[in-house]
Amino acid sequence: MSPRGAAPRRGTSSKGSTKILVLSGPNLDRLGTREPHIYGSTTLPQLHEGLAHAAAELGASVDCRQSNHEGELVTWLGRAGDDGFAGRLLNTGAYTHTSYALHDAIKACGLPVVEVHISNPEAREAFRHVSLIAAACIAKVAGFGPDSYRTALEALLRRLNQSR
Ligand code: CA2
Repeated sequence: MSPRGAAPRRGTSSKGSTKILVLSGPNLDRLGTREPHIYGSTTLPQLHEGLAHAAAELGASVDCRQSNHEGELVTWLGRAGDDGFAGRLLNTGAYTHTSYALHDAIKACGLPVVEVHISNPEAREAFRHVSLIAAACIAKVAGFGPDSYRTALEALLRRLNQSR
């Protein structure tokens, strides 16, 4: 715990827990409504709630956001360091396969980012086999359904705790 009156360590809340930003990209707000054989039947609010519980059990907290707009995701990534996050989980949806802007935003921020996918894009259509963000991320978790997010959160927190 920080001494009384001292500023919290970078990436931790005032209560001392590690703060993780969780971003989901285009169409993921429709999770649980279509294609359950690919994406499962969990909705995004349910996924976010489960992640918040998992984070609390691990002494961390999550701020989960979704946007259908590339520029908004870029802005959130760019502010993540100043906003006091220690790391980020990122499911950029179909922008994964198209966006150099997101690649640059991940690199510029300097915080560890884990690429997350519900499905396994490499086992699907050819256009999903390329990730333009993978080279800017520290790791990737894909193919475990909605559990990919939780698995990525646990691994990222372990990595952050090792480097403290
Ligand atoms: O597997 C993933 O998490 C993806 O990022 C999901 C993206 C897809 O474009 C990526 O290749 C892989 C698509 C998200 C669309 O999700 C929907 C789910 C249910 C209903 C409509 C959209």
